[in-house]
Amino acid sequence: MTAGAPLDPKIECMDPEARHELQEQRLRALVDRLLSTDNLQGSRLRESGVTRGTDVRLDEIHLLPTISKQDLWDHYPFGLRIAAQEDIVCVHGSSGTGGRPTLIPYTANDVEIWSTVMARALKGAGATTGSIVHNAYGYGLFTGGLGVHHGGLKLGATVIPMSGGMTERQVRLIEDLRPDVLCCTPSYALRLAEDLGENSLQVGIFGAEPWTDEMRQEIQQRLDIRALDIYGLSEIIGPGVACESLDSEGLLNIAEDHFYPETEDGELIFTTLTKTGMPLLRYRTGDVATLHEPAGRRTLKRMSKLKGRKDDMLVIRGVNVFPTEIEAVVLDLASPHYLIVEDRRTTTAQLHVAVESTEDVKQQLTYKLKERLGITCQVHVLEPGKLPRTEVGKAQRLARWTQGQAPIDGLT
Ligand code: DLL
Repeated sequence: MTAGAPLDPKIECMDPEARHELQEQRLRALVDRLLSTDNLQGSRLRESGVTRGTDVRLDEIHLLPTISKQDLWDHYPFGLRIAAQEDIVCVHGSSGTGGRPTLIPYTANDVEIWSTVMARALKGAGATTGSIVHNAYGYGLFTGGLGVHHGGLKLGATVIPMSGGMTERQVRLIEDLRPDVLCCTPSYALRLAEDLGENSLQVGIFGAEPWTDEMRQEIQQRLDIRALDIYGLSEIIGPGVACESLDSEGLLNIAEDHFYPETEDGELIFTTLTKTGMPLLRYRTGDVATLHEPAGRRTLKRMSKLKGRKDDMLVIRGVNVFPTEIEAVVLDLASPHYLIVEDRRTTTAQLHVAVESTEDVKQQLTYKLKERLGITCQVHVLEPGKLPRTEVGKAQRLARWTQGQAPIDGLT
């Protein structure tokens, strides 16, 4: 069996028509589960004229009501839970934007789904029962650490539950235990690369924050590994909603037997077909990506790397800019540590891009950014090591400057 083969060929390589039928059955069962409650999703379904699962067809899922993060906040903490409290075995979530947390209750069934899709992701990346998985995603409410952990156990690999931070100790254990798989955010992979010499790692499974193909090249080169992208969000399950495999050609295989994908105006929408704790029908993720037909052994739909989030899109003097487009240009010319500052101190917004490099790249970077984005950015070149590194959690590569002092030294 070649590396990166499916863990469960019966499911991952299923005849698409049979999968469509399975998804439809699951959708109908979900609709019945939601209708049996009087919470928001049940009421919205009734208002849209749905009285039982057999009323709905998968091909017409776009006619069903959607649900958003605002709805989750409005029903905080557990107003959208449909399982009984006795059946909830854990809670995860994210601190989210503006400090407002989103909490998700999981049943044992949900944890089993999560372990399964994560085990598939690890196997697709080439991990085996003989693998040692260095897991530097944070353990806690955040789904990264425990998601990889559940998947690693399910696969039968050895998981080293490092969590984030304490880089010196991480480097030491990578040297001593010789793991072949690294799981962490892409920005932390770069941080590790600063201190790690030659190493045993073969593959990295990186996600939880936006990163470009240019960043992928950089990480692959610095760590001498294959770098794969993994996507997910707590509302849907955590990591494992979609993941690249060694042979998926830069696209992420979606675990669509559990999470049915759609896009609307570029935004990803997911339906949790099988979850029982707090299932979501047509959840608007706010994430922007494209869907692609399957190719290769797996017959699962695929998605592109994320372009960004709808709310991360900067509108600068009428031009729409995703931070990932800036990253792509920066990485061609400077080190991967950078910070974008959206300067809104006056009515004419400006973009500053701070990089670590030598002064001579300034002109070229300004030119390339103008060429790619259509707007002029203020480029600031700082000495290596001057920009903040992210040791724990998600990298903050975008700062807003509305008044007072600049978010970092050296900007005017
Ligand atoms: O970040 C789950 C996760 C953990 C995914 C570990 C991958 C690896 P949340 O904290 O709820 O869950 O944040 C979800 O992070 O809506 C995206 O905007 C962003 N995100 C997640 N994965 C990627 C990725 C986890 N591969 C939010 N590329 C999502 C870009 C990502 N953005």
